[in-house]
Parts: sequence; C-alpha cells; structure tokens
Amino acid sequence: MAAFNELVFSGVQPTGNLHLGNYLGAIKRFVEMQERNAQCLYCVVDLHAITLWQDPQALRGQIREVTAAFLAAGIDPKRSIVFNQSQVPQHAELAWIFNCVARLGWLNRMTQFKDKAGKDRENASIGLYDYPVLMAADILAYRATHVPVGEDQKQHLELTRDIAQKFNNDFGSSIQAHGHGEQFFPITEPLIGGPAARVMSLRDGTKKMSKSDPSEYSRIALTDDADAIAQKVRKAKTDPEALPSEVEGLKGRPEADNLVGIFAALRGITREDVLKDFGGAQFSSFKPALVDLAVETLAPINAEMKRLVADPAHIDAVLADGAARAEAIAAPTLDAVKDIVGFVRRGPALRAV
Ligand code: AQP
Repeated sequence: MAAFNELVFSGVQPTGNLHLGNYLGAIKRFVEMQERNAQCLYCVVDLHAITLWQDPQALRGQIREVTAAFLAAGIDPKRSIVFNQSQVPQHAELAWIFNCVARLGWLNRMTQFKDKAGKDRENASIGLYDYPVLMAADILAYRATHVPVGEDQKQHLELTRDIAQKFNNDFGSSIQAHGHGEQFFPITEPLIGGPAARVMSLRDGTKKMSKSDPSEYSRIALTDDADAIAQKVRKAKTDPEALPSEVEGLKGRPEADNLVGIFAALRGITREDVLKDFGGAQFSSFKPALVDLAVETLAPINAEMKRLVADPAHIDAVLADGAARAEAIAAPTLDAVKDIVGFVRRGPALRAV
C-alpha cells in the first residue's frame, strides 16, 4: 500500500458573480487548510468555465477576479500554489486518460449535468458532460488526498474516488512493476462540512445560492459594498416566527436555517452558539446583527480585491509562478501514468520493465 503525503487541492470556476456561498463553502476553508500548514494547491478552473459559453474578454477579467478573491481572502501565494488550470497542460492530458477509465453509466448519473443541461440536453457541450472527469484529473494530477468543497460537489468527488480506484485496479500489476506499491492514486477525501456547506438563496431557502441565479437579491456577491449587503439581507425572505432557542426548531424553516447558518459560518461558530445569543429574537433584530457581521467580514476582502484587480500584471505574475510550481508536481505524475498505461515517451521510464 503506498503512503500519500497530505496534499490539498481545490478549484473555483471563473464564471463571474463570486458569492458568499463560494466564500464560506470553499475559499474561507482553503485559507483554514493553509493555516494548518498543509501543502495546498488552489486553482482557477478556466477549462471548466468554458463548458458553458464565456465571452473571451470577460473570461480574462473573471480569471483575475477569482485570483484576487483568493489572495484577498488570505491565501498566500508563496505558501500555497495559486494558478489557473489552462496553464498546466497535464490537467487536460490526464482527463483524456481518465475518459478511457470512467464509464458512461457513471457520468449518466451526475445530477449537476442534468441541472445545467436542462431540457435541451442534445445541445449541451460535450465538455459539460465530461466536467467531472476533468475534475478528477485536476485532483489526481497532484495525487491530492483532501479536497475542501461545498456540498454540491459531493457526487463529483465520489466519481473521482471511483476513477482512482478503477485505475489502481485496472493497472494494478503495471503499478507494482513500476515500483509504486499497490495504489498509484490515493482515494481522495472530500472535506465537506460546517454550517456553510450549502449556503442557500436569500430569496428561496430551498435553492442553492448560485452564480447563475437571475436575481441579484438571491446572493451576496464578494464585490457588493456595505449598502448592497444591507439591502439584500434586509430583503432576504424569512418567516413570521421568532428564532428558536434550539437547532431542532430550525427544521422546516429553510430561510431561518440559512440565515443562522450564514451567521455561524461568518463568525466561525456553530448554529447552536448563534441560537444561544439570538433564540427568541425577531428577524428585525437578527438581520441588523447579520448585516454588521457580513460587512465587517466582507468589506476588507472587497477592498483588497479592488486593489488587486487594478494591478493585472501582479495577478498574472502570481498565476505564472503558481503554474510553474504546479506543473513541477503534475508532470512527473503524468510521466508515471504514461509508463503505467504502456505509452512510449521521451526520456527514461521511471523504472525499466
Ligand atoms: N451555495 C453554496 N454553498 C456552499 N458552497 C458553494 N459552492 C458553490 N456554491 C455554494 C462551492 O464553491 C466552490 C466553487 O464553486 P464553482 O464556482 O466551481 O462552481 P459552482 O458550484 O458551479 O458555483 P455556483 O455558484 O453554484 O454556480 P452555478 O450557478 O453555475 O451553479 C465549490 O467548492 C462549490 O462547492
């Protein structure tokens, strides 16, 4: 059995409208992993973004904006590796090999494709269908052991594990012959959890907060100023009851549950702790406290994002440096995969067989 060093990988799509769900469910947790001194790679997944049409000029800006959000939230590009996916060719290359490992039946079960393709499935891009295979390649090009993501990515992470397992089984004897022990790829652990694993729309507590929701009032954007945040929280849908004093009392109250969850995640506490302070309170007093907390947290991120986006040359230099460091990890993985699969490649095989 091979031993794998702890390595964290995660990505965010540069598809515009970065929101509080992306921050609390993903980016904030990326920083926490970095602070635990794990080796972390954080990727702006631009190859994923073009599975749906992106205007080229806007896409370039969005790639820099997500990078700025990473840095503004506290990701240190010296300690963590920050890069955009298209600069590291091994992602696409490994995805092709995984296309030949993954089964059609596995992809047919992916609910995100069904949601995003909608009724006009025949007209969806092949990339959108293949999205989870590329995601497996993103993660396994680094043989990442842990992936912090929101709950919506759970099914894709399960597919990554299935692909790793099948590759390890299908090529078992070749993996051993090349000196990699019994497993070449780790069975990656998803890190999903906390009060903000699934932040819901401010307009409908049963729908995920999402970039593509046509209503601006459904989400708090990372680019929103204090006034916009206050207005959106004030208008957020609620019910007429006071907040309960126990978490069980949030059952069947999706909007109340969502706002309490957001408060908890922003403060870094549990829903229970929030209800200790606000149990029995009306939304008329809870919402202003939530506005204060959201503004206090997001205003410095917002200001730093603006400063960084105004200096695209700096952002591009961060991405270039990150891409070179990422490729230094991914290239040997791909060389080993090619040897295991039986390709002939330039340079010496890792172990002649
Ligand atoms: N509502 C959410 N709550 C918690 N986490 C979330 N994430 C997304 N929405 C929520 C997490 O953010 C990370 C980056 O997401 P992404 O940009 O790669 O993809 P996405 O899931 O497509 O984002 P959206 O906002 O939901 O876009 P659309 O509208 O296109 O569906 C991931 O870790 C994700 O789990």
